[in-house]
Amino acid sequence: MERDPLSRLIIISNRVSAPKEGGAQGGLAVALSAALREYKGLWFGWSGETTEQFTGHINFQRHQGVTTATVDLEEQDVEEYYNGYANRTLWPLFHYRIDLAEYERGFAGGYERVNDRFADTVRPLIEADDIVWVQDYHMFPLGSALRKRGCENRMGFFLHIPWPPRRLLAVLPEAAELVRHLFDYDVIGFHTSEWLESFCDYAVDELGADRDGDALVLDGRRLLVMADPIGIDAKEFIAASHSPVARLIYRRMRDSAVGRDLIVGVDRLDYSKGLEERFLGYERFLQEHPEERKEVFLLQIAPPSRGSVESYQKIRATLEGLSGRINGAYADMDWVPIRYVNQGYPREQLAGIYRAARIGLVTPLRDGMNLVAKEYVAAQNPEDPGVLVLSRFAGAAAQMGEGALLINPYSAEEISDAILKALKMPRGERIERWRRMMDNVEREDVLWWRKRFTDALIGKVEEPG
Ligand code: GDG
Repeated sequence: MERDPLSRLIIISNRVSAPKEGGAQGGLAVALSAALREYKGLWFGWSGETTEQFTGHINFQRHQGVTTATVDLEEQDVEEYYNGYANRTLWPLFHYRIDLAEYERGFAGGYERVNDRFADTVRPLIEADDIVWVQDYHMFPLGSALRKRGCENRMGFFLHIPWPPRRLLAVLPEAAELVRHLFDYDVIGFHTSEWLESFCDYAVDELGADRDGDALVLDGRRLLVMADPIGIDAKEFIAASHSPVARLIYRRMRDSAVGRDLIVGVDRLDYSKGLEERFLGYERFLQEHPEERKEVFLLQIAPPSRGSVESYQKIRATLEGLSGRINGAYADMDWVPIRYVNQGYPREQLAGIYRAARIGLVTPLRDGMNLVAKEYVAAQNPEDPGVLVLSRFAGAAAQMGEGALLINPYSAEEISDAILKALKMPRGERIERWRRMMDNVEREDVLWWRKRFTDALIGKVEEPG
C-alpha cells in the first residue's frame, strides 16, 4: 500500500538529536535521523534544556535534511518526568530491575504533566493527513493526550526497551492506566515477539482485552500489535568502517595491541548492559586460562549516561572498583587486562575499533534490541571477521542467534568459555557465522524497520469499515 504523498511523518520522542558528525548519539537517535531523511515532516521533543517557566515556545531547526522542533522544560519537569518516572521508575522496571525501581506519586504526576505539555505544544503542528509516530517509554500517554485534544490522525507507538512480564509490570501502581492509554494508538511495535507477548498477556489477563489476529481489542478500540526489530543503517556503517578515520584507528588499535587479540565492549554506562557481569566473566577467563592471559585485552568504552540518577553513580563506582581490582591483580609492566574508558568516540572511530576487535562482547542483562551487536557485525572484515559473543537476553539474540555465541550473562563461566571458544575459532567457522549475521544486518536494516512500521500504520487507514 502506498502512502498518500501529502502525508508527512511527525516523529515525537523525548530527546531530539539532530544528525551530527561524531559524538555519542544513542541508538534511537541514529535510527531516527536515518528514517527522517526519507520523509518530509518533523521531529518533535524536549531540547534537553531547562527554562524557569514553561512557555511552549518551539525552536525549529534544520540539519542535513531533518527538521527538528524542540521545547525547553522546567527543572521540576526534568526531575519528575525524566530523571524520575522515566529513568527511576519505568527504565529499571522494564529491564526487570524491580529492586531499583522507585514509585513516587510526584514522579507519576510530573510524567503526566509533561506529556500534557508536549501534547499542547505539538498539537497545532499536526495537520490532518500527517502520520504520528511516538517513540519510547517517556511518552506512553502522549497518544491519549493528543486524542483528548481532537487529534484523529493515524498514530503509532514504538517501544525501544523490553516489555516486562505481566507479573512484574503489576508492581507498577499506574500499570493498568498506562496500558489503557496505549489503546489510543492505532499500532504498537516491539523489537521481539517476546516483548509483544508479554504486552498481550497483560492486556488480556489484567484488562480483559480480546485478541483478534494481529490486534487487541479493548472497549471498542482496536490496537494492531507487531514485532518489528530495529536495524542499523547498514550501508552507512559499512561505509564508516572503510573511511580514512576508521582505517587510521584500526591501525592504531592493531599497533597498540602488539599481536594480542582485542576484545571490545561499547555501551552507555547503564546497569542494564551487564558491564559488571562482563568484567567478572572476563576475570574468570583470566583466572581459568593463565596461558591466554597476555594474549588478549579488553577495551571497554562506556560513556557515562544519566549521571544525576543515583543508581547510575553506583554502577559507575562499582565498575571503577572492579576494573581497578582486576587490573591490580593481573597487570604486568607490559600488559593491562582491561582498558576501561569513560568517554565516547565519533562513529567512524568506533567502526575502526570494532573492525580491529577479534571479539565483540555484548552482555546485557536485558536489552530491547542492542544496536552495538549489529554495528560490530557490520564493521568486520569479510575475509577475517571477529566473533560476536552475545547475551541471550538482548533482543538482538533473536536475529543474531545463528551466528553469535549466545551466553547467559549471569554466568561468569559461560562468558569465560565463550571468550575461549571465540579466540580458538577457525577462520572458516568465523566467516560462516559472520555471513549469517551480516545477511540479517543488511536485509533487516533501519529502513526496513521504519518501512514495516509506517506501512502497518498506513495500512490501517485503508482497512474497510
Ligand atoms: C535503546 C535500547 C535499542 C555508544 N557509545 C558510543 C556510541 N554509542 C552508540 C552505539 C549505538 C548506540 O549508542 C547504543 O545503542 P544500543 O542499542 O546498544 O543501546 P541504547 O542506547 O540503550 O538504546 C536498545 C535501542 O534503543 C534502539 O531501539 O537497541 O535496546 O536500550 O548506536 O554505537 N556512539 C558513538 N560513540 C560512542 O562512544 N559515536
